[in-house]
Amino acid sequence: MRQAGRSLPEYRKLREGVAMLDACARPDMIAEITMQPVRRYGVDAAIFFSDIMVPLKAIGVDLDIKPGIGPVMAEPIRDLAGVRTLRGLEPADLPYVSEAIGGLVGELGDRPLIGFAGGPFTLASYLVEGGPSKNHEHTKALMYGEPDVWAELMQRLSAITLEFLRVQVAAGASAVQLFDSWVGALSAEDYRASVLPYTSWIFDQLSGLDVPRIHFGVGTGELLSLLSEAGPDVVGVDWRVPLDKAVQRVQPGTALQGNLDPATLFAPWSVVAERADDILKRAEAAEGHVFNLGHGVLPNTDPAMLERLVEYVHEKTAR
Ligand code: 1CP
Repeated sequence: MRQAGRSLPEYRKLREGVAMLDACARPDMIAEITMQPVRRYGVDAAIFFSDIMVPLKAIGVDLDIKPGIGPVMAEPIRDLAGVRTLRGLEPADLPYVSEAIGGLVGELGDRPLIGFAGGPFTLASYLVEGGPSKNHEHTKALMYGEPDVWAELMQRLSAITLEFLRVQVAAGASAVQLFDSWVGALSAEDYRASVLPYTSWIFDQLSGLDVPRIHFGVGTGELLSLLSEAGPDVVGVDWRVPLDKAVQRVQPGTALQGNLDPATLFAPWSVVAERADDILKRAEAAEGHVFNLGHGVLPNTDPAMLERLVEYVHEKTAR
């Protein structure tokens, strides 16, 4: 999840005067920011510091990540000519990614590094809307109104995403997570027809790399079975569906990740502990569980709460 920037003073200090996308292109900053939550919280895995928009920037899309807003495009893409400006991603487009991961893997030792990329619907939404969107209206208009243009957009984005993940695994990432954060905006029928074929293709291509593959989206209660059908090893669940119910919606043998509501961390510790217990109990029904929040850390979260939570989950799950 997006986490470091939202909770750590040492992150904010390091980022002072450095734009998000510049930080994502500097191996020294990438490595340091990736390590900060590992040092502070002692989490079991590190998540690579980058952003889902980095590969699009790397192929020349004119975009920025604005503080307090998120990704913003200079020109939204809404037609075939626009879609055709999206060229393929080459490893040489992001040498800083391989360099940073190479260094990190040595520093992390046995602790896994999770690489990641944006899912095709979520990337398409930023490109087509021109920025963050609540209703995804231009994206859906294109999806419903121009299926051929949509198909070409999804094919190009899927190939870019796959290459971004391949570069990370080649450099030493030991797991990958595909964040199709905003697919919860779609009905199951629309997801199946217009997104599933592309995410299935991505997971299929990744299966040859022999690393665990995680798939996550927000508000996906009605889509969990389809996210699982796409073929990941682990399905990330937000806080809206209890894990023992989520188990019944995913394919047999699929592990779950989640799912504490990030807002819980603003309540008293006794509530946090109770909710964490409940998640661990319900997760016993799953074929494997990665304890996590149900979405990213909220901006004003007290780092002391997260520290205590990690310690608590470690105590509860120690064998
Ligand atoms: O924080 C970390 O170290 C993890 C690295 C990470 C990850 C996994 C970042 C850094 N971004 C992401 C993924 C990401 N980016 C997702 C998928 C996961 C999720 O749903 O949280 C999405 C949707 C984005 C797009 C994005 N980038 C947004 C969301 C805007 C919206 O539509 O609401 C924002 C705010 C960003 C900026 C960003 N990326 C990462 C950080 C730490 C930040 C915060 C801004 C900053 O520090 O300047």
